Amino acid sequence: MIFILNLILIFYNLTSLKYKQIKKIQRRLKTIFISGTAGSGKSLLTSKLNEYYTKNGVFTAVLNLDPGVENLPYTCDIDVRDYVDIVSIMKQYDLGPNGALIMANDIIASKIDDIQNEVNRVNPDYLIVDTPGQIELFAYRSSGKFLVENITSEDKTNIFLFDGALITTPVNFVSIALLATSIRLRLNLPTINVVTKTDLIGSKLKDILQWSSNLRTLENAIANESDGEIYSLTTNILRGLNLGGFAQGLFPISNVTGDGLVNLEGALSRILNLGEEVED
Ligand SMILES: Nc1nc2c(ncn2[C@@H]2O[C@H](COP(=O)(O)OP(=O)(O)OP(=O)(O)O)[C@@H](O)[C@H]2O)c(=O)[nH]1
Ligand SMILES: [Mg+2]
Repeated sequence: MIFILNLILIFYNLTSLKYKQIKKIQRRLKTIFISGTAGSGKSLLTSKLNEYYTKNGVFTAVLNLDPGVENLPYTCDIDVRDYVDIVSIMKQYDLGPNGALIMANDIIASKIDDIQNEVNRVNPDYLIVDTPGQIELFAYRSSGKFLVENITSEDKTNIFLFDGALITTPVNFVSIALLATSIRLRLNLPTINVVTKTDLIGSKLKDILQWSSNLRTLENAIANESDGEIYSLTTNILRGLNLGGFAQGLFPISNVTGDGLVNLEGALSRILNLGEEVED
């Protein structure tokens, strides 16, 4: 009897060891967070990247972190709306929409183990994370950073979206670049800066790309647009940002026409070492 029990024990230990080894080999998860200002194209880019990787035979899953969104242009594999309901939170705690979103995000952070279990069950190679419209909720409150830090993944990167329709003046460009830098500081992730909606801005794109790659051109453009306090504030911020290297590579894309997506995917491959898995 003891012999049989020992055999069972040895068998159990061996299979659990094998299981752990398989898990270790399988879990080479790479996580791509998509962040940016409200309406900048995060959800649409999430769906485009998901389509691209799936088409190229890469097992990709999407995690929606936005508890307030109604319609999404993709099917989520993991969805925080399964854990929280904004309307019920508003009613139950007598909160407005923003208060309810803050509370929802705190509840979501407390569900990290459940979210992680869902990711483990799906066990994708890449996880694309669509973040909430309210970037301050995601990046500046502790719940967003907690989620970024606690999703277990071999590699993580962040794509920050500059809304092409917002950065058509040099002062706006510097303001959003300041936000992008602040988010990078806060999330502490390798970041790829992207300008979206290039299909809507025509020849302005050429100016934006010049501003992002040549400090003197941007300073001249700011001087043409503003003077006095705004000029000195903007140029002072700009010099600090430039030292931080925000302008090194701003990828122009259109989620609608697909222009530029190949270059973005190439940049992701380089950062996440995806090259050997995704070949065009
Ligand atoms: N023309 C054009 N429209 C775009 C592009 N990207 C997104 N849009 C549109 O912009 C709107 C907002 O896009 P979303 O993908 O929902 O943006 P989001 O950042 O997820 O929005 P929130 O989650 O609400 O902050 C939608 O109507 C999109 O169809 C683009 O590259 N070009
Ligand atoms: Mg969205």
